[in-house]
Amino acid sequence: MADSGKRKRTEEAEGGDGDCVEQGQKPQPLDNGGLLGVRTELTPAFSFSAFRVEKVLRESAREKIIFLHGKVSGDSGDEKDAVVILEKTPLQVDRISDLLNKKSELKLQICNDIYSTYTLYPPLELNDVKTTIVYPATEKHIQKYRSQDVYLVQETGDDYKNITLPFLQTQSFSIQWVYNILEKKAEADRIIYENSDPTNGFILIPDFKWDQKQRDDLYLIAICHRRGLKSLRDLTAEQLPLLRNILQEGQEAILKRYSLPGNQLRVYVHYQPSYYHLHVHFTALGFDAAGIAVERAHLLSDVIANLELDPLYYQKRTLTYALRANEPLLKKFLDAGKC
Ligand code: GTA
Repeated sequence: MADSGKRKRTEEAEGGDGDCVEQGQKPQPLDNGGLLGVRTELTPAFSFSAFRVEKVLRESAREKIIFLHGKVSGDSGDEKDAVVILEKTPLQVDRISDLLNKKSELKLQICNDIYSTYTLYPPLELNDVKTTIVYPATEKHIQKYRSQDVYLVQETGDDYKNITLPFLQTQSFSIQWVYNILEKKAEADRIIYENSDPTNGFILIPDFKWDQKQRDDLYLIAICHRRGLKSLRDLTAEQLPLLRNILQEGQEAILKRYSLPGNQLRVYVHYQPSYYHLHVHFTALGFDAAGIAVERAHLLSDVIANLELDPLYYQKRTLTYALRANEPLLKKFLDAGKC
């Protein structure tokens, strides 16, 4: 990823640098007492009028989420793939009185003795569905969200060098969105905290998946300024100052902004991540976020402790993680007789 020519090719292949149009930076205070910062209006080049659902990739009644693959027809009749994620948002405790006011229609479903069920039709502003759109989406995006069996692989340090790394150099998702954040070309007014040191600094920003309306599902990411650190595998003792800054300053910034103390935060990195530019996830400890399973999440405090014990810990250690059935990397491991 360090080579800019290679980066350009990967972005083109993965459809990076999508055309979100940022409209003159119009920050709006959120209507929950300013608890959770400002919002930027983005006008994506996307409309549901041109969208046709092809397939439900995955859905979960429990999580109240559905992942759709669809086609979007352009003016010239060409069609491009899109992934649309629809998710019912949590009820906001501080807006319950608005939900239960007379503007909400209550329709009786069943009445039996002292028991009754209703459907409540809340006002429009309390009836939102969080919508995430990846457009144009690549086949890799479509596969990422598709429901499928997963298999564990045990990757030794040598496997990483001989199988995983060469694969990543040709196949990973575009990280243009990361560079847009670091260069303040996107989401600039969503930044919660920045340490601008080019080697040991980072930007802390709300994650895509968090609508910032309530603290219960708090989710932020810290993205390091330094380029070329792809994942856990690239970390050595040299990165300890960076990792300690992220942990300590990230926790302090979250305490200051959201009044959530460090001992109620889960701070971790993914291995494998989806995006190979080092970033750290901060989620509320009480929140069952996607991606916190033991085969994927590595607590930052443990990563720091491991590197303090052995500067080359992550170059040497066998790391176990899960791969989806049709991920090409799994095939590479199978072909090498490694799983
Ligand atoms: N602020 O443009 C962005 C942006 N993008 C493109 C990704 N992220 C972004 N954040 C901002 N702006 O937490 C965030 C992602 C993720 C992190 C990358 O960067 O939301 P990762 O490299 O470790 O990859 O982290 P990961 O965890 O696989 O990414 P992702 O996309 O979160 O997928 C994990 C699982 O979460 C998916 O398999 C799916 O089950 C679920 N999921 C994905 N997207 C959504 C969604 N929009 N809503 C709900 N669930 C989702």
